Amino acid sequence: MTSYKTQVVIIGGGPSGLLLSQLLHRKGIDSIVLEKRSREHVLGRIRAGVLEQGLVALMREAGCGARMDREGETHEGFYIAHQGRLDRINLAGATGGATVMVYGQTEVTRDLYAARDEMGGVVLHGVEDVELHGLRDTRPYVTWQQDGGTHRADCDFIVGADGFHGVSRKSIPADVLTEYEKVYPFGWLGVLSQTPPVAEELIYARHPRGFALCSQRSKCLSRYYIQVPLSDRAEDWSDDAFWAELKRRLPQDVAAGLQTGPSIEKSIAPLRSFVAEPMRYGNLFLAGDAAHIVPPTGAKGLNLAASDIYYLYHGFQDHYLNGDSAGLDSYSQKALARVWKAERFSWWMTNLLHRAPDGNDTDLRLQQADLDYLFSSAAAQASLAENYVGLPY
Ligand code: FAS
Ligand code: PHB
Repeated sequence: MTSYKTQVVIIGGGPSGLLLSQLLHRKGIDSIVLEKRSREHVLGRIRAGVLEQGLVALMREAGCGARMDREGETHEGFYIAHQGRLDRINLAGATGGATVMVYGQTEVTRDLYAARDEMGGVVLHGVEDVELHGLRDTRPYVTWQQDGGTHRADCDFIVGADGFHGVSRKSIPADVLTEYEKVYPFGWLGVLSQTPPVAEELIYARHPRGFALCSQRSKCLSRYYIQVPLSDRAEDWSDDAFWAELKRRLPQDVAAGLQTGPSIEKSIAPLRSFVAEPMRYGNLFLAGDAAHIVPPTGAKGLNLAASDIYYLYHGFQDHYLNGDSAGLDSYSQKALARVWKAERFSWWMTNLLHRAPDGNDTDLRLQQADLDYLFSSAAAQASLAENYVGLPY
């Protein structure tokens, strides 16, 4: 058995866990990261594409911002396609200059892994049967199976950054935890293609046939989504069928300019709103998807993980460097206040743009009225914009 002694054990080697480990290490606070899957598997996931300024700032503070600043693109707005036309949301104009960075989560994770390696950070892959112990004691510890043996890490704190299906949230007693969930009756079929983006900025499309999104990763790598029934499987959709359906949901002039090509990734993501309260139990802190899930419409998933990590990073700094635990003690309440606002925005934007399978004509008219109000009111656009660029930490 290998035994470790560290200050913080982080479960999960996704963006949340890696970012926290990197930030803490630069402040002299020791951690180890336990990741179930291989690095190749983690880096093979295609997920978020839009970074709020808060996450951009954290990546720079973590010493991981160079490639993001070189290859990422600053976007000052995006389009909503509806009734055959494009209307633009001027993010910078409506928020006094705030913007978003278009840079894939895969690249964020790649940069974080590289930084962990460079600093000699401990990230263990292929760990199994992770168990959390002594969460209410002064000396919690974590055990796991690896290479045929049992291993143990003694620590001061445990951070559960192990995503929606992880072990951390399930380690909190059921009578302590409250879970809030809303499952949407549709999913997003996503395609990645080595083709130039159809437009300079993102296009969110509302169409009677269903939602579509035109996003991008670079000038030669595009990411597209269409709303599909939950019963669909990615293998049910040929590339040709996907491109034809996407074109049907875009204004004709936009569809005419769409460059199609073979999909290099194709997957369906379910949509749900989910929050687990509290985000702390004894010495265990939940962060990122382990604690909350949003429908990706508002591009908030990864960005909410970032604000959790910001609060934990400052809380651990104050605890270890100044002997002040107020930040850790208020973590759950502070994080949840921002989480619920992002949950609301993501739910609102999802309802604004998707076709409800059980919706009727009245629902469609109310949805159109929501859009008509949005594009007739500077205040409504400013409200959307301030949520999309990210509410203050
Ligand atoms: P993650 O799930 O990324 O990472 C958790 C890590 O913990 C994983 O690597 C997992 O292997 C590991 N783990 C799990 N259980 C473990 C255990 N028992 N022991 C050790 N390790 C364990 N967000 C957007 O903003 N836009 C999008 O378009 C978007 N698309 C998405 C599509 C999908 C299919 C999914 C699932 C999510 C999507 N998201 C999107 C949200 C996504 O970006 C998350 O918010 C982001 O990955 C959160 O990062 P983490 O909290 O690190 O969780
Ligand atoms: C993406 O590029 O994957 C993306 C962008 C914006 C969203 C969701 C996903 O709202």
